[in-house]
Amino acid sequence: MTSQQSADQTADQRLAVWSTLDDPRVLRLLLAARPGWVVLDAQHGAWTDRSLTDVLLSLETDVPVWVRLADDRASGIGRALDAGAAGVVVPLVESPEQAAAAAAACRYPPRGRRSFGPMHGLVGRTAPSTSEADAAVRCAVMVETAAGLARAADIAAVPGVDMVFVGPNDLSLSLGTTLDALLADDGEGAPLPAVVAACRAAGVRAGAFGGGAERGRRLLELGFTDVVVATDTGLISAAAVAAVG
Ligand code: 3PY
Ligand code: MG
Repeated sequence: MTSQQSADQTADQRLAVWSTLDDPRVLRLLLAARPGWVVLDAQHGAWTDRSLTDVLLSLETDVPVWVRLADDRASGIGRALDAGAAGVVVPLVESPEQAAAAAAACRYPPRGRRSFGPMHGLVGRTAPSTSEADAAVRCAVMVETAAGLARAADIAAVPGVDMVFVGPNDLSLSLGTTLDALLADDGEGAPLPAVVAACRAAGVRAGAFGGGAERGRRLLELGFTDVVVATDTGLISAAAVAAVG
């Protein structure tokens, strides 16, 4: 984003950078910009269970590093949190039941069903109490299908869901529209404003993937609070094109 765009940010907005290249050096460059949060993408990005575990265990940063998982399985959620992820982004959530299962996978009993075992992350460190871990963890569920959109208010209201995060690429496909048309639509009952309204009503954060400055800015205008405004591949590619163009 430009400095003017950054200046337009309100204190409540948190801009994120999306990490798809599973390289600790690239990730450190992203973290050095001190974004509000960073997401390691293990669904469509190159991050694997092994590479994200290794990097999370070795990072020294106070920037929250989240993981977007390949699917909604509790095993993957638990492994990312065991390695030290600040939060998880769970793709393709279509019902409050699915959202409740994701939220439960993030918290230990009695609040949830997370299995205790943050062993790798404990080397040389003291374990946080399970209630501290539960309080600190963040669970974002992705609304990115027509079915998820239809249940957005119920999904946002699920206890333990901290953010509804829109994947506008998948959502536009599912709705049979284009990404640009979806982003442009702010009329009565439009999909993106409806998700923002559902989040506000439930008191949870409204996240969305912009993937670049312009789309990120549009999502902020629509009322989303936690917006991905850049990807590592997009940044490198644009800079390379600019350098030789
Ligand atoms: C989407 O736009 O569908 C996403 O999942 C963003 O990565
Ligand atoms: Mg998606």
